[in-house]
Amino acid sequence: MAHYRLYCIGASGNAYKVALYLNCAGLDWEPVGVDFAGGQMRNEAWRASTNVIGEVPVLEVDGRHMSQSGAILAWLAETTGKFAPDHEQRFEALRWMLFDNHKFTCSYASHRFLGVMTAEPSHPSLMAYFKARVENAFGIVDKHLASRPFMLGDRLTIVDFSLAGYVFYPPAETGFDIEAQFPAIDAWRQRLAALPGFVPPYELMNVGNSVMPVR
Ligand SMILES: N[C@@H](CCC(=O)N[C@@H](CS)C(=O)NCC(=O)O)C(=O)O
Repeated sequence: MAHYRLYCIGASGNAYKVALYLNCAGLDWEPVGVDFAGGQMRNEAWRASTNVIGEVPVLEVDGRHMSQSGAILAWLAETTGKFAPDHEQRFEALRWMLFDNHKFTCSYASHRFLGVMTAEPSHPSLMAYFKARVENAFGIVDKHLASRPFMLGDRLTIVDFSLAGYVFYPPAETGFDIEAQFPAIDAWRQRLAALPGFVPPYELMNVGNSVMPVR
């Protein structure tokens, strides 16, 4: 059994943040699939044993279960030293990771889910709302990355892994063409794709019962 066990599914970009980190850091890890579509994470026994919040990712280490990708990445950086922000960058790292969770990832993932993963087509006003939220959040990050290779400057850190959760899913799923719309994010994404250990999401987390696109 691997030292780090990541509960995940291929379609979860939040899980991919941690999976990509573990792989690029060269740590001993394995993906553990969950029956997402079958509602395993809503099961009270699963919540009690694995994550009371009922979400993936969950990282299991030495019998301990941790959730929230940002908290997991911060813990991994602190305990392994890999891709850790410098001491004086800790506030900056937290600031961008909170922005990521609340706006950058959240809007993009919601737009993707409502666009292709719901049983019925989503209302156009809902799609328009999340599209505008994505354009705003991605515009902010695109501007930021236009003058630096990585989110905190010259060095790759956990902040980059946090923002990278959903940017490698195909445009047919996400509804956005990053290459055409956000050139600095695209260039940054290519730097990440060139890292030793980079593997796209569905290949890296080829486990579990994912919610696959239905439309
Ligand atoms: N802020 C959390 C978000 C986690 C999250 O939303 N996970 C999704 C899969 S990508 C999930 O498990 N959703 C289950 C649900 O909402 O019921 C993180 O970064 O870990």
